Amino acid sequence: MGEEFSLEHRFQAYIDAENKIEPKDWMPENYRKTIVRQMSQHAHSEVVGMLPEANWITRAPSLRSKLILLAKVQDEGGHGLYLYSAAETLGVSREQMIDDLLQGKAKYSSIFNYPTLNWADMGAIGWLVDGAAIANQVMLCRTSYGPYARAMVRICKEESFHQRQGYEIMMHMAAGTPEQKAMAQDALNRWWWPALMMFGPADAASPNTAQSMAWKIKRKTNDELRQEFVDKTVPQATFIGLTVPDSHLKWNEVTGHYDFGPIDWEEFTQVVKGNGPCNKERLAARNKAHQEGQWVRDAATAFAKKQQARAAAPVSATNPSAA
Ligand code: BYC
Repeated sequence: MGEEFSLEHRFQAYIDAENKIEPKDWMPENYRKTIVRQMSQHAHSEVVGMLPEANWITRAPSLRSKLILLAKVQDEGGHGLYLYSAAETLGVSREQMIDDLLQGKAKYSSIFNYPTLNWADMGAIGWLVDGAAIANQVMLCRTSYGPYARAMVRICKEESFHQRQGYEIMMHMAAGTPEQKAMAQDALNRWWWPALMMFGPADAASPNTAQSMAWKIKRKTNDELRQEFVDKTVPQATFIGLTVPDSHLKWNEVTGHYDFGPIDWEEFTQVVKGNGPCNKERLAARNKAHQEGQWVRDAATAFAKKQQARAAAPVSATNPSAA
């Protein structure tokens, strides 16, 4: 008990001195669990997050926009893979994480349970959802777990491209015909509040924030990041002539931030519990893709086994390929 106590103290001091924790370092069991929980939820969000946009790849309005959207969706799949790999460094298997997702046991970001109704939603997702993700993920480049921090550096570079892709769509539509501008405004109206919910519950209601801040897993709290996002995004909306759907939104000279209206936390709770508009559809799509990919996994496993057997076989005149 005494040794555990001093190990915990040394661990905290090591983190306070801005060192990174690496996979083989000693760590409190709850630190390991928190990192695995957050990284696996993050990986699932990237993978499920491909679905709302994939819905529009075949209906993109031009070859250029189709290419860009394809590349973006592919990037999100890649982010999921880096993050599953980073989580695996802590002894959890990818199969287990994916199984938990497919069975509906694991969480992923609430935002991906909303439908994408038209092309303007591709703009709103890139601008607002990737914009919110960047605000959150830039701080994760300095998270205390080394493999997570390193994975985030590349992810953030790609997310910046995604945010610009979305804003460009919104900029074009807002400057287009009255119908196009109305579509852009409608998309902003529908995605604004769910984007604010992405940052998680208010600090006072967040069970994990205090410990995650102490362990420098999180560098900023949910409310700090939400405020940063609002402050950055409101002028971007104004610049392209769109209106943020919040009658309480007001610049506060004293705080130097925008004040904004109350978030509907009941809606957030329902979406996280599985009762959002698309939760069932998203899980069904991931399960279908997993089943349809079974033959690829089987083929890869069979190939790996064959390679292993070949490497283990003794070299002989009748089996020269084992060399
Ligand atoms: N949705 O104590 P809290 C992307 C859960 S994808 C669902 O504040 P924490 C993209 C939370 O998990 C990138 N659940 O927790 C992809 C916790 O539940 P458990 C997405 C949420 O972990 C495709 C409980 O509520 N980004 O960029 O300290 C296309 C209490 O919350 C949500 C990440 O995943 C939510 N929104 O802080 C486009 C970032 N919020 O596990 C774009 C990585 C909270 O205790 N994650 N919950 O049962 C994080 O930074 C943190 O986990 C959070 C929450 C800030 C999200």
